[in-house]
Amino acid sequence: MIRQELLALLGQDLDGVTIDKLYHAVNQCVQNKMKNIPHVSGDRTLYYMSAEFLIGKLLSNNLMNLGIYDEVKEAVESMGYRLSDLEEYEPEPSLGNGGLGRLAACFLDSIATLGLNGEGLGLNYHFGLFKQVFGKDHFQHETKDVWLEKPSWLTKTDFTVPVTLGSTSVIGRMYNLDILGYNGEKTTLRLFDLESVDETLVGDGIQFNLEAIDKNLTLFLYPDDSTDAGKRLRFIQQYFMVKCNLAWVLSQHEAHIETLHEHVAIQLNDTHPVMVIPMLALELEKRGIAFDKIVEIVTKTCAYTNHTILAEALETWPISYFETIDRNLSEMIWKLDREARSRSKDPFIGIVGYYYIVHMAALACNFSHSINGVAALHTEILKKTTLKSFYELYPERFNNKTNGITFRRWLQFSNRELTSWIESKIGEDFTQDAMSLVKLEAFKEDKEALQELLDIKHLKKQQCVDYIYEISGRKVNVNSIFDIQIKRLHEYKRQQMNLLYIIYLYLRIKDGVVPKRPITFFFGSKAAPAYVIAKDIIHALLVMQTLIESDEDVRKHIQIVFVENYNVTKAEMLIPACDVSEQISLASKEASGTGNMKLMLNGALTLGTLDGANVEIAEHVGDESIYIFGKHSDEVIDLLGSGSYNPRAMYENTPWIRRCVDFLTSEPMRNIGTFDCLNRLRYHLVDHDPFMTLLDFEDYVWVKNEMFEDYENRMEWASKMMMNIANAGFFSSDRTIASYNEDIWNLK
Ligand code: 26Y
Repeated sequence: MIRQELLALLGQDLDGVTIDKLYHAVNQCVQNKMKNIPHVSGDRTLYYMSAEFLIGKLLSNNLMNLGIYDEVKEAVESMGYRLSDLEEYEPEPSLGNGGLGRLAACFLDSIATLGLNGEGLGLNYHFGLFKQVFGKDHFQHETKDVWLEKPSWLTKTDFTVPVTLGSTSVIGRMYNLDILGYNGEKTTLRLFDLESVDETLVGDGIQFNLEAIDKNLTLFLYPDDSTDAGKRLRFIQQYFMVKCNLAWVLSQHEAHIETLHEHVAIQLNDTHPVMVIPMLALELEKRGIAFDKIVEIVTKTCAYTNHTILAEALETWPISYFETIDRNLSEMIWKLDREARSRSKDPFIGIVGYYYIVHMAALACNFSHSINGVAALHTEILKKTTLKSFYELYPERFNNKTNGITFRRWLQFSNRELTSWIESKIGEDFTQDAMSLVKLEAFKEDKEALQELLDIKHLKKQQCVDYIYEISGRKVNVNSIFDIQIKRLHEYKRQQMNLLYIIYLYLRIKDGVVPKRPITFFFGSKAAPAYVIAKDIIHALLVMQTLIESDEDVRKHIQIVFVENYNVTKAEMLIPACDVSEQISLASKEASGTGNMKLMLNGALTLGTLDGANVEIAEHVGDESIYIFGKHSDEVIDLLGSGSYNPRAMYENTPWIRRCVDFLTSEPMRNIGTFDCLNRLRYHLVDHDPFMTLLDFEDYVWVKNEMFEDYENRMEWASKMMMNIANAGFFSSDRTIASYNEDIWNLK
């Protein structure tokens, strides 16, 4: 088949096949094969609406799910290439930013695998979030991420939607992307694009004309909303997405619109698609349905997932935005506001709040039959704080759905060696039922098995070392401890605390106390382009990376590797190689985390706070096999409430902490970096520290030191690794999706 495709492409014999042609041909063959795979089906359809789907590369994943990986590998080799050349050539779709988008991708994988009748709906962004480039100046720079150029997995459809945006009219077109499950069925991710999109609007960086909405709507995910024009654009982008997504849903179910909820479930991935609530209400009103009935249909159709308690991510929009774009929609919002207020005297229940601001979470909570958090602790915090008013009014709507990850990508595909080894020990059951990994517990004191596990870790570390060398020219010591923090850059995730620890070690080495074994600190993360302190943290880390590299005494013992433009592909290389998984958010702030799950599944031990899903990881693996530090969430919530946290006092009263913080603006740092930025970060830590870095720093240092010491007892460490892998089963997204289906969607 590949040869035939090549002949069709080249129109001649197969001499001189280039990588792009070969990729094109293989991609085409796989797509043809996928056409014959049956689509999931059923009476009721789930639409998973999301602004992000961080699906990662698809070629190898699809080959594996089609069961032809080895055959195609051989075929490609017979043509003088390696499959890995093609894997490398494939661009990674840049359709997400972090955990929320990757979760949506894992969910589609599980939906297809479980054969549930669900599909994904979203937008197609031509340049994704942005591509991160580290300059010689040790700063993050942003450029467009061009991923659509090569033959992509998207297919153009005839389904188009006219969308009126105030005085402008545009057309949205649907593109489909098949998502293969593991058990012989597939589903579809439907992404809408702006027909009149104009890529030439963007030059070298990520700047473009924010006003030209008929050309710019699907250029980037989350255009910078630090300005008013940027904010308005993001709003219109959401409007466009929901309008198109809903048009598709209604086109499929027009015949039974009055009983829509019996045929359709819409899951809202955070507040980004929540406009569907008033928009659907409006569509029902247009069809002559009475208001009470409208409220019933909408509420029974929609379900809302919250992914954060951070105020900045709880979206609000001025009602004037709605008025400008669609007066009928703003009127519907007012109607829904009156309806909500009629149910309670509590002012927080209202949708349009002070200053005529529309609270999207309030819309979601009032008109969804289900409201869920993404880890047990997070759901409890929602009930007690962020969504307390709604919990009091609608207690029956609240439920928890602890996140999960797909083991197909995060174990079977990215760690084939570990997968085969597990198979050799406990058989293949775990590929269908992740809980059966628990059988591995039987080997937790088996010296031979433990040694094999360590050998696999070493092998994956070596592969990672080779990869890092290839992409960055950096040489990493494979025998060092791999300490890894990979996630978006945000103060609450506290990359700055990890940085302070590295400074602490650096100063100790300078004082003559060297670690028993070298340690490599890996980072991978992007900072939002307008998030000043986050960019300062990246700057400080990059400066520290260079400082250590240029110091002969220190570089033998510690190294920083800040991986540029972290994405799914890089995660697949780093995660199997990890020893220490950094999950160090300020307790109460990380809704769940999913990297923590991928890392434990690959035999890393967690160094973490009792936050998000870390709490459940600790329950599953047991206290012996995880390293917990820091203040508990209730203490943190009290401290935040009372406003009594005083970082300056901690800084002034603890000389060794002061020394670490002050090092940020020391001469060696200033010589490499930019004083103003380093100094801003230092003052921010001393005088603001909104996520309490200094509060937990001391405990972090002691527990981390203890962990590195424990690493030397290789057999005990391996036993803990085994406990982590054996107890990762609960964190399979198959479990999460089965639970969404049972409690919320009720698909057959
Ligand atoms: C407001 C807008 C710009 C915005 C855009 C993206 C707000 C939030 C987000 C993304 C949020 C996100 O990725 N949240 C993460 O969701 C994961 C999946 O549930 C969680 O594991 C993780 O803790 C949470 O931070």
